[in-house]
Amino acid sequence: MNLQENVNDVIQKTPVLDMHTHLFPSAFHQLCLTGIDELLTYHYLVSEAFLWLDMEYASFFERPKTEQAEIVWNTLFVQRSPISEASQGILTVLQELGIPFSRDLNDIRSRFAAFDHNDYPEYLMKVANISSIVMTNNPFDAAERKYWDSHTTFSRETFLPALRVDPLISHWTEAAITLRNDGFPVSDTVNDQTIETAKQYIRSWVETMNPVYIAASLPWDFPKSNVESALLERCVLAVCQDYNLPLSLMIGTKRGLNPDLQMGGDSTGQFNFEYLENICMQHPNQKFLITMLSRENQYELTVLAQKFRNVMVFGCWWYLNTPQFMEEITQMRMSQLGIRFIPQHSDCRVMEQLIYKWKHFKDVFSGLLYKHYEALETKGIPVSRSDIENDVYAMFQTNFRHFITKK
Ligand code: REL
Ligand code: ZN
Repeated sequence: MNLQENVNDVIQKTPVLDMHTHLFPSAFHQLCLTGIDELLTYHYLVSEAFLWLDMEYASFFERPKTEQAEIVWNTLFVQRSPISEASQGILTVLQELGIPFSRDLNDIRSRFAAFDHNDYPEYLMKVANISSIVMTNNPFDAAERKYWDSHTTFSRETFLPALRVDPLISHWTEAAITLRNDGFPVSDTVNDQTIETAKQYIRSWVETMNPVYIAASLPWDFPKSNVESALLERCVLAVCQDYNLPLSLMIGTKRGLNPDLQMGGDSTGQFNFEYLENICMQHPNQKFLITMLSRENQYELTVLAQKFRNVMVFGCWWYLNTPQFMEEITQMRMSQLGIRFIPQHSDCRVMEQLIYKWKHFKDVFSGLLYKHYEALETKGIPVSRSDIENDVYAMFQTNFRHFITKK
């Protein structure tokens, strides 16, 4: 094999630890999403379909999922060519699962129905070569919560919990109601006593879930008040320190810009970097996993990650998960950080998406990595297969695993 072939081959053969998804094990029943109707009603595709539809938003969302899927299919795959990244993703999934494209959605549905359902999620992980999936576990979500309350068991080597605390930071008054219902007597006013009680609440969930990190997404204009910064720093961050857990910050959302689009209505905004720099400076012993949504923030984030070894930058998030941005951002990170970052996470919500999100990323990554090795060889430094394996394994596995366990 020549250098390019070796690089491709190692990237294909190295199992990936996917460090941020919205996937669940099959023991979480209806939360473990699979199949073409779920794929077609992914919020990326729903927002795109609405660019062509005249229908009221509410009239779409009140229909059964099968009908919603048919509307998206006809709009984006039958009436015009599927060009966008999310629609290309559907085509990649079909291709990799050996399902021929047909304009008749029922043909495709029947091919999906033929898969053996017992170990279908495991089969998909094998096709995508994923060893472990980090979930997003939100104790404020009633649908999910019942599985934790009933001590649902699942393979903790395959599915790693991550405790998500957005509601506590960004919607305190509503979160406080949940805490009180759960027997944690907090007040609407965030005083010292309430901070202590909220910490106990988070600790109780750390004990239940045993998460690999605690996570929050932060809006582009965070913090809007001292209450928000107190909840993040004096409450969430303090619990992270108690348990030596990294805090994963996903920064730069503008939630509900078009609320009628439901989950598809979120947008992005540029973040004021000083707040983040201060937090990293003030907490040198706290580990931070950080990704940002705004393209404009990527350069500063890369520099920040080079200044603080307690920062691990990860992924090309959401609207940045397209070939153009993956290439730009990953190249920038390699130039500043070498291989010391986590190049991608999938953010999948539907199991089959693992196939396309990772395939599309690997296509870009392989080209980039090859260019760097080629540069070494032209400088007279031979690159062996095991050098490549070592680097790719670090980026797909150990950069994350070592960081979360590091003292
Ligand atoms: O974890 C998050 O906050 C985001 O990734 C999600 O809110 C978003 O809807 C997701 O589907 C993006 O890829
Ligand atoms: Zn996410």
